[in-house]
Amino acid sequence: MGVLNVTPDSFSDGGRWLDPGAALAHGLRMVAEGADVIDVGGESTRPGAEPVPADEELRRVVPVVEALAAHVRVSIDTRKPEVAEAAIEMGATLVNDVSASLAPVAAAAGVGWVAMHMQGHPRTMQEAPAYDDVVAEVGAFLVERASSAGVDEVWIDPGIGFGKTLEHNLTLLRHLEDLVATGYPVVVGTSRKAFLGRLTGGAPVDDRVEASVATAAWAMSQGAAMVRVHDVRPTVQAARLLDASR
Ligand code: HH2
Repeated sequence: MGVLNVTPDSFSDGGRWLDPGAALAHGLRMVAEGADVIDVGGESTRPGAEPVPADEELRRVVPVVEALAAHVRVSIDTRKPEVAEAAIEMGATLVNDVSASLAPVAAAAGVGWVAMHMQGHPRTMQEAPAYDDVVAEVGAFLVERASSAGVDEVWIDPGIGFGKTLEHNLTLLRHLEDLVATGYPVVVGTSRKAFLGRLTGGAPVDDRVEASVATAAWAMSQGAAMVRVHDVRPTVQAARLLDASR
C-alpha cells in the first residue's frame, strides 16, 4: 500500500502532493513501482495534528481518488463518514480507518475496511500512552471491532505510533504473530515514523528509508498481509526477496 498524503502538514510528505496533478503523478509512480493499493489521505494524523474540517478534506481527496481509481485500487484514509462515502462514490474500494469506527460505511457500500488501533486522539496520543499488556489489549480491541463489523473484507492494524511509546511499538512488532493468528489479514505501517528516527540515532524523516524497509520486511516475514509505505520501490524489492527465499 503506497501512501499518498494530500495534506499541507503530514509528517513526511506534507505539502508535496497538494496539487491534484502532482498527487496523481506520484500515485501512478507508486503503481509503476509495484504498489497494489494507493492510500489517499486528506488529514494528517501525526502526533499533535489538529483536525481538518470535512469540506476541506473532501476538496483535497475527491479529485485525486477519482483520477487514481481508474488505474489502481484506491483506499481512503479518513476518520469521517462523509469523506469515506464521497471517496467510495469516486471509486475507492477500501476504507483505511485509524479511528476503527467506520465499519457501518464500509458495510453499507460493500467495500473493504481497515480497522486500526489508536489510544487517544492524534492531538494528545503521545503524551502518556499506557497499557498493562499492549499486545493483548490491541489484539482484543481489533478482534472485537473486526468480528462485529458486518464487513466481508476486514483488515486489522496495530497502529504503530498511535498512542504508543517506542517500547510499545517494538513489543507489537515482536509479537505480530499473535495478531496474524487471529485469522484477520494484518496491515502494518511503520514507514518513516518517529520511533525509527530514535532507533537510528536521530535520522531525520527523509533519511529513514532503510529502517522503514527493514521493519516492513520484518512485518511481512511475520505474516503481515500488507505494509503501508512511502517508499514503494525498495519495499517491493524486499517483498520479492522474501518471497524468493521462502
Ligand atoms: N499511519 C499513518 C496514517 N494512516 N493507516 C494505517 N492503517 N496504519 C498506519 O500505521 C497509518 C495509517 C500516519 O502516517 P502518514 O500518513 O505518513 O502521516 P500523516 O498522518 O502525518 O499524514
